[in-house]
Amino acid sequence: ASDLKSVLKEKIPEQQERLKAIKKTHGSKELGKVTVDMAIGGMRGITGLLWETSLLDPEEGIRFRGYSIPELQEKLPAAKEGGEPLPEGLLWLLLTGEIPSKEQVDALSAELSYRGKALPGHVHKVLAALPAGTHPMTQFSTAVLALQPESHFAAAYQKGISKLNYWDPVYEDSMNLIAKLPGIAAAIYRNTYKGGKLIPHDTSLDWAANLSHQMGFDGEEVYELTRLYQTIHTDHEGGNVSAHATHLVGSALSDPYFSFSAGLNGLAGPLHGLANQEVLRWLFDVTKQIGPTPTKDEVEKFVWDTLKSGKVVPGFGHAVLRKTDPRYTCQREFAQKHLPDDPMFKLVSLFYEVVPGVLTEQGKVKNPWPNVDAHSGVLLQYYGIKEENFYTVLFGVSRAIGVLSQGIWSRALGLAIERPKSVTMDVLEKKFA
Ligand code: NMX
Ligand code: MLT
Repeated sequence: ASDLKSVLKEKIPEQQERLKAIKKTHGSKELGKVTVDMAIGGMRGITGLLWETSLLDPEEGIRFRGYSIPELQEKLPAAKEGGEPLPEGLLWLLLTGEIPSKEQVDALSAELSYRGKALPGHVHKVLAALPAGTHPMTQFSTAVLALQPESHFAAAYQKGISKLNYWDPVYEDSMNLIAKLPGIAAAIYRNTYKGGKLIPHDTSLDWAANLSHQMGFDGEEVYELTRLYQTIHTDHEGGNVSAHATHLVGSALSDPYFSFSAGLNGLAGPLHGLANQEVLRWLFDVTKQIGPTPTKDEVEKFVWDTLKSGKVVPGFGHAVLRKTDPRYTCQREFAQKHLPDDPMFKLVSLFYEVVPGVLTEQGKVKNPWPNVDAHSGVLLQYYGIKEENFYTVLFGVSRAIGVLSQGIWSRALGLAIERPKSVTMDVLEKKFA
């Protein structure tokens, strides 16, 4: 088989058997213990989710189906020889576990282009009805929800579809949604910042280039940035807020539109995906208060002032990672290659030198190193995408590829509705008295 759905379909029975065997042989074994700290500390450190598409190592960072980011840059098909990976290739990998050929990726690009070329008219009307100044993430989540009446899964469920076939309409919904996201994001961008003049979808472009094109940014270098950006933000195992929210809502058999909209609402939080917007705002604050080329000492004082005022340093720290995020590193390498002299890149580099030392000295954070959000905005602003309130939408477009791929597998594997047990303080006091 050469099309994605057929390749995926072939894989499903063997993975169902694999999970059945794991359950039978290891079902009653312990994965770890749960302490009171964990229950009141955001469930940090509890291993309690099955997530097939990616796995995070605290020291090394993310691996997608076993592949690190540098490996993906080497192995996934690119638009041009030696270029950045095409996110369609990662979608294929996440769904099938296999690196696709260039022909397979081109076919998938064409399929997504076909599925995504027109947005239903009512989505534009819904967006237009929101008050001026509505945050792009509110618009994004609303637009995704407005597509929900198109759900094949919701319709099939109403008709009484068998459990065994859930994955099929979930696949259709997920592919349709992924295909439409560049058009939705671009419409939000053009409406909010460019007077509402929309740019049509170009069927000759790949999925990521189409996103950049419809936003109004053309050129091979900005397309390459968009391909890299859209590849690296896709997935970060299952416990992060956007993935977990999507997974949780999907576990009730809410369709992919409902579940991904929920994930986006989580991504819109400043401790999660909104941090990329906050980083840019913070960098601009530095240049406003100190000037365009602050010294190391001035930056150090600025970081301490941020901490002393009770705020977090955006773009630094992580719930699971304990080293510099490889997604930060690959963006830094992109900047070193394409914009080495950009003053904002130099500022980001200076923060990389200064912030980890300050956070370590303060002694509170478990990880003083930068995460993905510390670098992404600076690359975007260099290519003219300067409206930082929009940045989390670009993160969300990419995140769909990861969380919806897992969503298809969750239904194929028959994963259960999520419903962990909670306790009250009363229970804790009595239990350990
Ligand atoms: N600046 C200041 N304080 C911090 C930071 C930071 N960057 N990171 C952690 N802390 C504090 C944290 O608030 C907590 O304080 P308290 O005990 O007073 O509640 C203490 O250090 C211990 O926190 P950790 O266990 O190190 O981190 P946790 O797992 O709770 O939170 C983040 C992880 C990512 C929410 C946190 O590091 C943070 O707020 N970072 C800044 C926001 C950010 O960049 N988020 C983006 C994450 C990536 N993404 O895209 O989602
Ligand atoms: C993510 O990409 O989801 C973030 O790094 C947050 C996380 O993994 O907790």
